[in-house]
Amino acid sequence: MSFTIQSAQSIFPGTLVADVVPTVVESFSKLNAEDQLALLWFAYTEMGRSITVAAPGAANMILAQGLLEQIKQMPFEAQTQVMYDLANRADTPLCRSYASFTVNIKLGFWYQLGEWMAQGIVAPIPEGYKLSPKAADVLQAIRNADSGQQITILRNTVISMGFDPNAPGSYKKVSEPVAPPTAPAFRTKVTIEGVDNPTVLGYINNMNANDFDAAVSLFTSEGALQPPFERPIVGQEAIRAYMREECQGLKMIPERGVSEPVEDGYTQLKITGKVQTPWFGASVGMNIAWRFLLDPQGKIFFVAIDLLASPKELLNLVRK
Ligand code: EQ3
Repeated sequence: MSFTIQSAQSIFPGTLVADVVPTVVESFSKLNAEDQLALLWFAYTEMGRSITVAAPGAANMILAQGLLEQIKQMPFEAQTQVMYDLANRADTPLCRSYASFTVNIKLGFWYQLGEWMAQGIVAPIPEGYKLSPKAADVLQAIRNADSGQQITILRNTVISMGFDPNAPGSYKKVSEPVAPPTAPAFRTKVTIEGVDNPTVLGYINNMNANDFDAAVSLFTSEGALQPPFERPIVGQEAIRAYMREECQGLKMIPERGVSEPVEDGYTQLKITGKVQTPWFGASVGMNIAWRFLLDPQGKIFFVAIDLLASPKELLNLVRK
């Protein structure tokens, strides 16, 4: 039997992922808009005491600047209405523009509104706002999660806001400038305890150098990449587009792994380690696993990236 993308998804079935993320995101989506916005404010300010968010680069934010200026000029009630509309996914021109932004621009948009809320330029969450009991439970669940899981929850709630008239991903996104790859002399090289596979090392080193063309060339033409809690992205072109939008400035720090031959000349490898996002830098290391399936030529047929349930999972390299 040869592998399909679907059968590849179940390699290393014993990997425990952070189910808390989709569970909390789902409960969050059932709250009313007022509770959603207040909860995010509380979660964000509480997290902010221990970790700092980096301001997005000015060049990237040019694409959201028009919308932000428009909101800045509005009276408080209108600003609040815009935020309710975004959380309610109302069909307004502003919500449509927001939905067309890339993930990073959406995050930067809220980052700016959050700064303005703190400065009193944008309507704040009313003082003494009391969360409903359901929202208080969701906030508690976020508090109980580790910092990597917390920022993933925050990210996933924010990106689903706004109004997208098309199926997810089917419309043309507003692209961000792509930073050039790191010059060869300044590139870092990782080592992975237990794994010296050149494809895997090449993948990580190229990703760390923002060299997405080189990383994509390691995939088979119909290869797939599956981000945490998402469906696989199939084919080199789609993977390249995804990387250009979502992988700039990531720092991947693999630690250990296992490699073993499977049927038909394929090889499966599981690597565990950490990844840092430019938003939080070294203050948040997300515990992740890469589950690779390489074809007989050593090309990436499939790779899944999982956000792990706990730090203990970093040591789980069991094959079954
Ligand atoms: C203003 C405030 C606080 C209140 C208001 O009422 C409502 C809102 C929304 C507010 C603002 C909220 C803000 C500003 C939230 C900001 C959140 C941020 C910046 C979150 C960032 C999260 C980043 C994450 C989770 C990145 C994860 C990256 C990973 C796991 C990368 C993995 C990958 C690897 C390792 C690969 O090999 C391939 C690619 C891939 C990307 C999958």
